[in-house]
Amino acid sequence: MGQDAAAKHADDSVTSDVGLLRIDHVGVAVADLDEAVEFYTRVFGMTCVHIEENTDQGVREAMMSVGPTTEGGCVQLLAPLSPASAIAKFLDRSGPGVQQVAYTVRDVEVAAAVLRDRGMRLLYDAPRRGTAGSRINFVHPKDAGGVLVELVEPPR
Ligand code: MC0
Repeated sequence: MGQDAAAKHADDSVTSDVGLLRIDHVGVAVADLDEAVEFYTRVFGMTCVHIEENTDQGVREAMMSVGPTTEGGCVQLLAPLSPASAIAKFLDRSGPGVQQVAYTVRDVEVAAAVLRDRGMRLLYDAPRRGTAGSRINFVHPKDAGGVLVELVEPPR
C-alpha cells in the first residue's frame, strides 16, 4: 500500500462503516489443547499469551501470539469441552483446521446491525462473552463464502 493510501486508510472517516479494525485472530479447531499449544510453540515459535475455558462457547482455548507482541496477530487454538460443542461438531465433520476468522471491531452491536442490513445472518441477537471479557457475535458461514466470521469488541 502506498503512503497516501495508508494514510487514508488510517483515517477513521474512510474506514468501513462495519468498524473493522484488524484481524483479531484466526481460530483453529484442535482435539487436544495442550498438545496443540506445545506444537505451535515448538514448531512455529509462537507464545501462549492466554488460556481460558469458555463454558458458554463449549471450548477450552489458547491465544497464541504470532510475533513478539500480539500486534502481530494471534492464532486461537480451540478444543471442545463436550461433544455438543460447536468445535466437536466441526472436528467430526472436517477434522482439525481453520474454523473461523475473527475481526476486531470498534462496536460489535454496530457491526452486527450493519451486516444484518446487508443480509447477513448473525448467530446471536445480542453479543455474548468471548475471550478475556470481549463481546462477540458471528456471521453464519453460509452467508460469508464458507467462512465463519467472528466479530470481536475488545474489553474497554
Ligand atoms: C459449519 N459450517 C461451516 C462451519 N461450521 N463452514 C465453515 N466454517 C465453519 N466453522 C457449514 C457446515 O459444513 C454446513 O455446510 C453448514 O455450515 C451448516 O451446518 P450446520 O449443521 O448448521 O452446522 P453446525 O450445527 O455445526 O453449526 C454451525 C455454526 C456453529 C456456525 C452455526 O458452529 C456455531 O454456532 N458457531 C458459533 C460459535 C462457535 O463457533 N464457537 C466456538 C468458538 P453444508 O454445506 O454441509 O450445509 S468460541 C470463540 O471463538 C470464542 C471463545 C472467542 O473467540 O472469543
